[in-house]
Amino acid sequence: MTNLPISGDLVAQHNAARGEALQDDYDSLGRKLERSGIAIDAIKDRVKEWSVAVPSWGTGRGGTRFAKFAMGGEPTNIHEKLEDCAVIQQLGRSTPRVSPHFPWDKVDDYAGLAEEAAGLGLSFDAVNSNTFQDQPGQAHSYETGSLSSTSQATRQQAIEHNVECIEIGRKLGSRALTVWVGDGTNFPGQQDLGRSLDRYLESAAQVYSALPDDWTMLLEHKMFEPAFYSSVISDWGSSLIAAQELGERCRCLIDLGHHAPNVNIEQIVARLHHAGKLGGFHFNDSKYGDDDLDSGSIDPHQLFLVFNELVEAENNPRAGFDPAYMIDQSHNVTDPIESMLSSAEAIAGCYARASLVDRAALHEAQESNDVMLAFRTLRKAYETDVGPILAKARQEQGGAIDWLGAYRESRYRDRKAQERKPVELGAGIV
Ligand code: LRH
Ligand code: MN
Ligand code: MN
Repeated sequence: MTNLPISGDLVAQHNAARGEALQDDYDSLGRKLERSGIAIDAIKDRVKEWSVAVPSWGTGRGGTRFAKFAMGGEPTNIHEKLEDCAVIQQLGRSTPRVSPHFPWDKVDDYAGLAEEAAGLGLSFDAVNSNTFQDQPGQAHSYETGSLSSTSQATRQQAIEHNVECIEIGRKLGSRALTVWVGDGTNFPGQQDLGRSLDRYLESAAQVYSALPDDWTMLLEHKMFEPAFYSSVISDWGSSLIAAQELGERCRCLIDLGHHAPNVNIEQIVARLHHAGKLGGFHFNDSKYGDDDLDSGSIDPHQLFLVFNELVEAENNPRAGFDPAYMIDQSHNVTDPIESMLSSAEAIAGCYARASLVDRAALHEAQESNDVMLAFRTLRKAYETDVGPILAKARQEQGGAIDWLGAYRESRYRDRKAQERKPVELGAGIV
């Protein structure tokens, strides 16, 4: 039995007041799409089928290395985080899975945690390991790196942590391990660029060999940070080399914020798909670096173009194309529940718009080098307001037509501010 955090009556009343207007907008958009030969219900059904995982770590207020601004009612443990994820899913209906991070989400009883999640209408997505940060009592520091460290004992510790994450993930019902390492250097000459990769590959192969048959290992690349001169898995090229060397069930994960400015990420999507190695996404948006801003808040067009490639890939699948879609954001000045609902809507909206593209017309225009027609074919889909499709999909699944209004009306965060213990803020970290 599911035990949802927001009153079902509140959502029903909220929707009742908005149902007629939505139907009107939906019918009007339906007529418009029909003139282009598109059945609106088919697009709505695709949206209903589609989902994206939310990160457990995204439910708390993030911060920068300069400051973190706490918020009343913030979750401080995985149980409270799950409850917040349940609100996101209850109102938005496109985020039924949670991606946990270890040891941040460590508990004693993982089978119990899986049950707790199920009781909230949730399940677990890819498990994330953390060898980019030292933990209290840890035997070997990651100051010299983790899977690529020159210290054999440190590498072994990092391998064992990843294997433990797989064990935990099995109990949680997860089927993927996401590995991102912060390994790299700050000074030219600090490490040998080639040998660092060799050591990483040797260690990663040991993690890969512990992977259950039905699991995927996802390698997440990142250009810089925390290392500022070189990173071991800095780009999709390094990631692809590693995924190809490690084996069939190892694939590349694209975090949208992990590239140099102006990099054509949609082309990376197409390249990795070509190699049969497109394994997953961390959605977020950025203006400068790994800003972890809300998806679609800065460059919604780029998000659309990424989805345009994903729909192409879906139509031309290779090597069991089934990417793990996740949000990975840091919410520094908003309520994380609102940010993730907004992001999930932006992401699903791009999927819907990419699904509206007249593929036959686009391909024909491409083949005949009709540049303007090809461009306008994409642009037409991008400019379509798919809001009524998303709202209708939510309504039909029991979510809220106006998720922001319903969430605020529920006063969920105020209630949690009364119940939950406040977040302890550390001393300045600059
Ligand atoms: C690294 C990263 C990676 C981590 C998460 C907390 O920048 O994107 O996915 O696991 O942030
Ligand atoms: Mn990420
Ligand atoms: Mn990141």
